[in-house]
Amino acid sequence: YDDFNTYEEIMMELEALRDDCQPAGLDCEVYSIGKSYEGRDLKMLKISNGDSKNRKAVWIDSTIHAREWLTPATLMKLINQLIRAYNTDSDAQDLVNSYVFYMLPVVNPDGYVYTRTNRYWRKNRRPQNFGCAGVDLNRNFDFRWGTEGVSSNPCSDIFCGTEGGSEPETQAVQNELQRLGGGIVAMVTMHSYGNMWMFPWGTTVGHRGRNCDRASDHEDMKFVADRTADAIQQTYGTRWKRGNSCEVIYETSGGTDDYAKGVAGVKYSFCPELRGRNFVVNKSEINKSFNEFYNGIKAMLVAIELRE
Ligand code: 0X9
Ligand code: ZN
Repeated sequence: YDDFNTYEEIMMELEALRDDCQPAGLDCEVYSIGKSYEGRDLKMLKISNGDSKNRKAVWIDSTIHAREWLTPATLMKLINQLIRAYNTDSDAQDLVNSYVFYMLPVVNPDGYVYTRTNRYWRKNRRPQNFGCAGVDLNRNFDFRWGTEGVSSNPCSDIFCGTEGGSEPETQAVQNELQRLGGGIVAMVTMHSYGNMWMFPWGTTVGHRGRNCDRASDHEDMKFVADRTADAIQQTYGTRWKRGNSCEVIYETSGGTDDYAKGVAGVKYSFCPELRGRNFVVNKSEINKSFNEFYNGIKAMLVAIELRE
């Protein structure tokens, strides 16, 4: 848990975590929401205390961008804490007793496997024209697709694909987000790096330039993002930016968080950029990232309860 693991290791560990649920008094499930272009399973781990009927769901995914290795490492550590410390950590117990968690640690397995030999790969691995490969899955979601902060050049790192939801990985996430839809109280799609806690929209809706679009419930998301980022900051004193992604980082369209809010109806849809100054980080950062993220998730859920 304090090292970076392969796709196969992560998938095996998801099963081991599932197996540890019942002895801990939990009820967990591993299921595949679909397959990647190269045929790898997109495995979801559902964590509940067995009494999940009317519980609100929390969705967290990572590794949509292949080179962002800190994201699955941080998420796996959070999953490990929720399950294996359920009976000793009262925070973990509160969380799992209050919500059902849907954890998807590797959205882009083909890309992640490829980063073993090509460390800075970002996209998926589907072959394209001009001898290039890969679609940026965080530009491929079928909401305001292909409009801003994208490229139609298949050789670009921000190539948005041939149509909204063209990629099997995107389709799997879209379908599962829609299936869970209104039951999701919060979704978090993890990226690295940059110390930011962002939310929709990424777009300017037809107005180019820094004329960013704010959602009608912008202040609700900002309230939650502020408390989340403050809790993260208090962990190690690192400053975190917060706000709608168009204003905080740059314009994008077809991102997971915008789709979750715009199509699946998830009100609190967040896109954090974890700690650090590079995609390549020392493994000693994993535990620090976990501590920040865990504090952030706890504060986020308290803030949503307060606001709603
Ligand atoms: O460009 C991206 O996809 C994200 N940055 S990264 O360095 N991890 O690639 C930022 C996405 C911001 N837009 C949305 N969250 N919609
Ligand atoms: Zn990213």
